[in-house]
Amino acid sequence: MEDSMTITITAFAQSPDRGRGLARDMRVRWALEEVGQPYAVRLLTFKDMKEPAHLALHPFGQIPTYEDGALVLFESGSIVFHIAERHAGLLPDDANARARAITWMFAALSTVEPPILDREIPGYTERDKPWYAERLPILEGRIRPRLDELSRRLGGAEWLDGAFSAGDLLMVTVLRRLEGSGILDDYPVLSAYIARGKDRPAYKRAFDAQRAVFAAVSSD
Ligand code: GTB
Repeated sequence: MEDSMTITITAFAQSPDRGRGLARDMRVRWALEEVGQPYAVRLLTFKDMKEPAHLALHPFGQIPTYEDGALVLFESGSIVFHIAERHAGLLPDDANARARAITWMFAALSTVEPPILDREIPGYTERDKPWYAERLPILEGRIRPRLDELSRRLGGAEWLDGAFSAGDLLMVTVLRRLEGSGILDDYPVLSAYIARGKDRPAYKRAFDAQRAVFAAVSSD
């Protein structure tokens, strides 16, 4: 249901992740749940995403987008930042602590996520190529130093810098992309960190909501 006063996000009508919550609407849903902001979801097929109506919202024809009245945003990091700025709960009040939490948001998206994506994408596009098996350890070798460093920094702490923040929210969603790869088995500190994120009631509500979309499609 959508109306002019409702925040509306977009998500896959049929997510290729089969309801595992790995598409990037999950981070936006989680942020909205953390701050207690209700939202509506417009589900899009791959065809819809490339139609002029959606391209007017998202220049790259992707999900997620975020609409609040006249404001239209794309890029999951920017959307989470916007939500965190407009509501209490995802960024600290103290100016320096806030700047550090924002730094962790950037670290998640520009330092940790890229090597994870570099390994993941050939899994969709190059799996049948003769070089795939040889390349995989090289790509994993670019992820592991980041995980070593992140694990060392987190140490015995619950969250990256004091209270849970938008930096943790993004970092957990980024690290979750390694689930099923076996790599996280070597990182108990990070596995426990991901588990703490997934244990948050807001995470569970967001996960269930995106999972319900997949379940509805599969029962058709
Ligand atoms: N930088 C952008 C952001 O953070 O918002 C990236 C957005 C993006 O890549 N969106 C993807 C998309 O719309 C969906 S999330 N793709 C369609 C297109 O580009 O045409 C990426 C994604 C897809 C599938 C899985 N999966 O199956 O596990 C995981 C993540």
